[in-house]
Amino acid sequence: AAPAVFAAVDIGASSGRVMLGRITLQGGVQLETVHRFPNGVVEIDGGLRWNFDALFAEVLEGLRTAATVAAGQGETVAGIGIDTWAVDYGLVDASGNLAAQPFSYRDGRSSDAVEPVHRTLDPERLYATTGLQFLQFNTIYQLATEEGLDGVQALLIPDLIAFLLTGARRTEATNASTTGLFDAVAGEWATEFFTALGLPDGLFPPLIQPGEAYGTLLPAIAGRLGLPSATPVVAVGSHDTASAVAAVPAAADDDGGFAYISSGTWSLVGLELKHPVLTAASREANFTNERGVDGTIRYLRNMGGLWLLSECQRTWAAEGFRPELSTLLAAAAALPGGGPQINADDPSFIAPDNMPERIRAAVRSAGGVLTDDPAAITRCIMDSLAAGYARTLADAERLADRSVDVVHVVGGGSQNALLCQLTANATRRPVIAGPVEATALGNVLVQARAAGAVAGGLADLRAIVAAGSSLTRYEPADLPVTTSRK
Ligand code: LFR
Repeated sequence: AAPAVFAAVDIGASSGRVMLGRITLQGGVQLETVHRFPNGVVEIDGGLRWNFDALFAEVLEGLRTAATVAAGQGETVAGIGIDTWAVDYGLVDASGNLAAQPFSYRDGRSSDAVEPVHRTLDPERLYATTGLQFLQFNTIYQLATEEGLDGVQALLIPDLIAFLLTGARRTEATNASTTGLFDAVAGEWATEFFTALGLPDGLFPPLIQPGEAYGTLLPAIAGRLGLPSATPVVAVGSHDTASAVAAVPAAADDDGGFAYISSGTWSLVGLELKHPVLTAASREANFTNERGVDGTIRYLRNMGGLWLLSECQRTWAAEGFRPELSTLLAAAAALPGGGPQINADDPSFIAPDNMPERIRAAVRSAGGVLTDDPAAITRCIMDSLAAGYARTLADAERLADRSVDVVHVVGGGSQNALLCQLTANATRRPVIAGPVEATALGNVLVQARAAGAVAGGLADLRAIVAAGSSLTRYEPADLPVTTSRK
């Protein structure tokens, strides 16, 4: 038989990609990017939305390229897996039409819905069942703004893509756990919340677990892609963070003793647990119990992330200042530590536009001073993120009664040496940085396991990632960070 390769569709808030993943003879995963495309929120019909039609066209384009590349190397595309950011959904009618382009969680509409939802279901009750961190954009609040949900179904973004590829309507469990309507202990929909909020019972399609197949390609789609219609679309950890955590290259003997930071647009900082922590202290610290691959619990906080910097870069670029990221970070690293910090989690940073001024205003209102020098603003963001990571890690250890001896940083931020070193310093723990493509690796490995190309539990999948990645270790230091640290 032709060697198997797996196609991973991975779409983040700022870009998407289609990759081919091969299990190598050396026992690692080799990733090949076959298509890349930009993403971002757009103003459509008076709201901040995702241009889903354009994204889906890019997905098809990427899968068509994947099919061509695989065929050219005598390989079979043995599966397609999809992951994206969480919480957002498209509404689909009975005949399968998408009513409108899906809203982005960055749209402000859901913040007005928080109070009415909490009048019906108070935060204590919500947390005791869902264990979900309060974020104003959780699906439950977004849905509370919708009118006329009868006769439509809500499909989370990866599920919506899978539906258009296969015709099957399902809700993947790791992503379902971010809706605020999912029971963290039972691993099922919290049906009593649907009733309490007047949401239709069947608003979301039935759950599907990572490793199960949604179905095979619709014939018309298969034809357009140049793939056999028997090609399965396999559920992975369709919440990108679930896929990323599955591919954290923790050592098997570090069972539970590691923390992770999935660092990209957001920073997801926490631990992997077997059971949710639903205590009042955990709710007050705003920790989430999201579902991971293989029924694990991703006990973490969603914190501000590199969105702060990418938004600054967008503003500076519009003003004609477009340094390379590495240049900007080097200039930030050359500045002394101990400068002003912000609370990177402040909801006032969720919306786009004019980020440098918003950051300076936050420093000012805390009584500090931050100049408009991009290097100083960049340094402020990095110092603030690292300090926030350290606080969150200490909270996680306390709340889950665990102790951590190493911090893994995966995703885009793992390539940011300044952030990694500051994180090691602030957490007083070694940081192991990489792989940058953890999300795509987690996506490929869950598919590969479902196809029998690899075997074992999460520890085994992680060993495969570790074997195939070059990782950078940062030791905690009291010394100021300089660019010559290598
Ligand atoms: C990261 C992420 C986070 C989620 C945020 C919004 O890409 O999926 O886990 O909190 O995006 O969906």
